Amino acid sequence: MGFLKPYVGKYSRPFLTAVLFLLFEALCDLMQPTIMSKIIDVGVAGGDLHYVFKMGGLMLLITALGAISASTRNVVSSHVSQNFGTELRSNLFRKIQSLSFANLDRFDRASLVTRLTNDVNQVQVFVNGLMRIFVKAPLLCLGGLVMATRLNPRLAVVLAVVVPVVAILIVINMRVGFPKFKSVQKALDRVNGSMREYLSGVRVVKAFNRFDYEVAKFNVANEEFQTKSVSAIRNMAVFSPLIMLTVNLGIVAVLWIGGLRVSQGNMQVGHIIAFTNYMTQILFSLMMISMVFNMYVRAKASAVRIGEVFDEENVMQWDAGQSVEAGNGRIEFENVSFSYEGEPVLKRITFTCNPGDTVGIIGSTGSGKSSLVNLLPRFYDVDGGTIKVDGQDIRDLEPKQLREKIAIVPQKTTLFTGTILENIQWGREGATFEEVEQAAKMAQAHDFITGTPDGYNTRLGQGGVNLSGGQKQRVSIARALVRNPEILILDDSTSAVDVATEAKIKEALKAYAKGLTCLLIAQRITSVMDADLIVVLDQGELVGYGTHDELLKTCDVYQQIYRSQIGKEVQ
Ligand code: DUT
Ligand code: MG
Repeated sequence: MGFLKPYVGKYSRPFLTAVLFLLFEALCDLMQPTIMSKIIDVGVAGGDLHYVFKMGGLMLLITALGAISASTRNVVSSHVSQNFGTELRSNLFRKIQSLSFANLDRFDRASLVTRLTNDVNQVQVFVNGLMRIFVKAPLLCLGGLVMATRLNPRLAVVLAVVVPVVAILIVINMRVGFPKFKSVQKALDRVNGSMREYLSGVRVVKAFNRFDYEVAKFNVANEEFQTKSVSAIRNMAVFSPLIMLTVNLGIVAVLWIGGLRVSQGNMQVGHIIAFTNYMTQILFSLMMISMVFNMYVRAKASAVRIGEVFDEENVMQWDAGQSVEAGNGRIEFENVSFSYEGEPVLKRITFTCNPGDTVGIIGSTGSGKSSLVNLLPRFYDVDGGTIKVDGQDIRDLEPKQLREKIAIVPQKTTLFTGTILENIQWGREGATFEEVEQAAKMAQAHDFITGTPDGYNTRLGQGGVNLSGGQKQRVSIARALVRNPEILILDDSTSAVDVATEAKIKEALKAYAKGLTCLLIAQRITSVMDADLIVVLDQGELVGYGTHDELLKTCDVYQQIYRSQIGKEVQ
């Protein structure tokens, strides 16, 4: 939990201020019952109205002071806990953003959301709770004991019985309750996870009419959450009344013993009232302590989960990078091997891509095409071998600068909520409208964009839901082109675009792409046929490397693909 340290330093001053006010608040609370007993025993019993008014005024004054310090403390503690929570959330978000894919793969995405929201919230609630009871509750408890005993040592016998019983009850409650609250939190995680997965796949669910299945799946998680919560709350439902009962029995005992003594003439009524007041104060403080302990357990579980993210060491070196030298986009793969976790996905891949060349990459699905190009912007680092860009090993480079050079159109198009213009501009900050328009024209997106009523200002829903698959791909290509990269990676980016439009895009790219190195992944052989160089992958291995004509002669896998798609026998 080392991640909390900086906040301790930062917030210790306002925290101590809050504690100071708490102290004052507790002292005010402690004085009240004694003053009241005096009013009754001296003022009322002796018929001294003047004394009653005097002490009543004092009581009012102390109450007012207590109230003022309570609200000041509230302001301070809300300020501290809210600021702390916001800062922690933002730091956690930044940390998550800084992590590489390999790191992120270790966390369930849904749990990252829960960590960022619910878990931070739990810690924040605990910090706030701490500022409400820290010092105050122990002081009220001990002070109440001392004051009550001083007031009347004989009645204190009742306390000697009640307080230990209540304390034991609270301890048992915590022992039983804590593991239960922990499992409640885990169950909540599963509810969140199930919901998130459902929402991200909602279209598929609808398409396959799998509502019942999904509802059933959600219900399992939901009901588990219910069972766990009910069991945890049932615990509280038993213990809280039990504690109340013990204290009330204690009060009955005080009234009974006190009543006997008063009638015998050796105790005053005010003492009894003050004494019961102290008893409720003691009980109240014990309850507060147990409540905050409860918060503590949840907060601790949450803090551990937050800590896990903060402790995640980035597997990629980010800072020690050399600066990237200007080049012209030469790419060399030397003996590159790579695996996600376990099975190798790429095995000893070697090829070179000259500046300005277009390299086509083809191979059956799952052969490692996407994995290969994802190594280039360092989404992942290689396991063996080296990848060089303009002669520099990319592992020595600052990823940010490296990524400046590269524009990627990922296989899964991702667009953001906002206008089309914003989405394309997203590729490069400060791109002018003309540049955006030019990029859109090259990506063959300009025509359909201007065909919509709002043109470039058409708003896209989340993930670009109101565009067709091919339209999304073209906007996504435009976004990459506006970046003006040295290296352009198109990962199956024209799969949803018709052949004629694809040809136009390639035409435009060729004109624009003088000097632009382009990696082009495709399923269709016609998409890569005219590339300067074609790389054929099969189960993570490079099985062919050359131009279309060369490969047709030499590469079995390429021949097979050609035959299956073009349907002609190769001579
Ligand atoms: N793989 C993972 N984790 C990932 C991505 C892929 O384990 O995050 C595996 C799945 C597959 C292999 O790596 O066995 C290669 O996947 P890749 O996506 O590189 O294949 P592809 O050639 O791009 O397939 P497709 O044509 O379907 O896009
Ligand atoms: Mg792929």
